[in-house]
Amino acid sequence: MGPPGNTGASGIPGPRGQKRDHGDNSVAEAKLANLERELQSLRSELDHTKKLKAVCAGLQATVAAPKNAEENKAIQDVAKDTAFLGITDEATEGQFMYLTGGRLTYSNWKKDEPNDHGSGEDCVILLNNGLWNDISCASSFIAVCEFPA
Ligand code: MFB
Ligand code: CA
Ligand code: CA
Repeated sequence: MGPPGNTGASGIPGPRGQKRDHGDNSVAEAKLANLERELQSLRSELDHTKKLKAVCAGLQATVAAPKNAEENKAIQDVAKDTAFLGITDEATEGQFMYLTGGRLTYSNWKKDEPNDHGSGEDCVILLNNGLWNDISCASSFIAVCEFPA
C-alpha cells in the first residue's frame, strides 16, 4: 500500500447546534434593578439640594448655617419656624458638610439625631427649640438666606 494521500477537501458544514440556554440572570437583574433605584433616589436628592442652594444663590446669598450658638439663635429668630439649614450629608452618609463646602464645625443636634431615619435623611432642619434634626431633602421647609457681610 503506498504512502497516505493528501488531506481531502473540507466537508460541507454540519447542522446548526442547539441554541445555548440563556442561563439564569435573575440575580444580576435584581442587582441592576436595585442600582437603578438607588441612582434615581440620589439624582432626586441632588435635585433637592440644588434647589435649596438656588433659593439663596439667586439673591447672591447662601442658605444660613450657624457656626456657633449665637448664630444658631439668630437664625432661629429670623426663621420663626422650622427651617432648612445649609448643611447636608448627601455626599457621605453621616459626614455633614456645609452646602458652601467644608466639614461641620458646630452642631446642635436634638437627642438621638442625626439618625438618617427611614429611607434616608440627608438635609438638616432647625427646630423651633433651636435643636437640629436630619430630615429628608424632599421635605418642604423655609430657608434663611445669609448674605456676605
Ligand atoms: C424621627 C426623626 C426623623 C423624622 C421622624 C418623624 O425621630 O429623626 O427625622 O422627623 O422622627 C424619631
Ligand atoms: Ca443622612
Ligand atoms: Ca432625623
